[in-house]
Amino acid sequence: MVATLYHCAGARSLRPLWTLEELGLPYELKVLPFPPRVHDKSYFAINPSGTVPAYVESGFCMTESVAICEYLATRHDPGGLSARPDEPAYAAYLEWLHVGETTLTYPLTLVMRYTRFEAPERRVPQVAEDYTRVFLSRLRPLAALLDAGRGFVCADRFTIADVSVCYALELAVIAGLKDQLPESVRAYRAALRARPAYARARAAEKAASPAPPS
Ligand SMILES: N[C@@H](CCC(=O)N[C@@H](CS)C(=O)NCC(=O)O)C(=O)O
Repeated sequence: MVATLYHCAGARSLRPLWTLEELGLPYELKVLPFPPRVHDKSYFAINPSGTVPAYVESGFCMTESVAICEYLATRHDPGGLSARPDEPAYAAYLEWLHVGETTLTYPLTLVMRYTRFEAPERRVPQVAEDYTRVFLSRLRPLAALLDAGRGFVCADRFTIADVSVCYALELAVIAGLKDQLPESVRAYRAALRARPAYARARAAEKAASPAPPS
């Protein structure tokens, strides 16, 4: 039975969607309206926390975007899209995989929440300003690495650590921070977005998206 990925347009589930496309694996894509906990309560039966992604494959379900990417890449392309434990770059690979979600994406979720998702009376500009600063300062190691001439975060090749980090940059752009990204970071994002698998992931997202309410 083919695996199913539950996704919302522009959400972290883009990471496993992109990874599936990089690997050329078959999958069924279900795109839900955001947030599913409000607009599709039947989704709680798949993921009781209501968040995307959920990745369901023969009897198990995973709900952490980076863990799904790691599962897919390690199982289907060890030493390619993932780094193997015996590679010198393995430590950097693990580091950047987690930096992408924990260090870079998390502060942006606070920016999004307190500028857009909360009702106007619950919005807190101070939180958004503070966590924008946190995000931009946490980008410094990435900018330093790119300014030193590297094209990828580790292993001198494209891996899912780049998928993890690039999603944070997508969210930064959605949060309106594009102009505040360092030049080298903007160029890195553009190069990754030019990958055919990224374009296929975005096309699949569009094709499976629910029609907007009329
Ligand atoms: N650490 C999790 C976070 C999952 C998460 O919070 N997803 C967001 C979308 S980017 C979501 O589903 N939010 C809807 C909600 O909180 O109800 C991951 O990386 O997958």
